[in-house]
Amino acid sequence: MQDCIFCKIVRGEIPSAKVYENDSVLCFLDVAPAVRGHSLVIPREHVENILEIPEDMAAHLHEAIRRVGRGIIQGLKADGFNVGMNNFQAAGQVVMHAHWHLIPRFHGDGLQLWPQY
Ligand code: IU
Repeated sequence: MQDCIFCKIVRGEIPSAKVYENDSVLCFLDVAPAVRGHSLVIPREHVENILEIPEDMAAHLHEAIRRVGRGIIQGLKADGFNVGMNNFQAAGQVVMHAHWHLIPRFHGDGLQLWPQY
């Protein structure tokens, strides 16, 4: 998609701090992280939200989320991590290219995520 900011990141037109990539998925650090290591997992192909994701793409995304999650635990020595996704504007989606937030968590970090819940 021509004007999509995440498609521009996929094409390399906008730089990103890549965490992981393969033929169908890209993971990079969020530019406005909730905490250090806050990462976004996206499909390379443009789809807007979870309702548009075909099964085969979902399998690749799931695998990437697990890999990056393992990296957060092992590499950052986090105690856990949140996986979150906003779908549609009303739910807080700002970038209309499907993406999962992976947020490292530490015992007692007191982080308040998605406080509108
Ligand atoms: P949301 O789920 O659509 O609300 O989240 C969009 C996220 O994308 C948000 O955390 C931004 O900080 C992040 N982001 C980014 O990492 N790089 C960008 O160029 C833009 C947004 I625009």
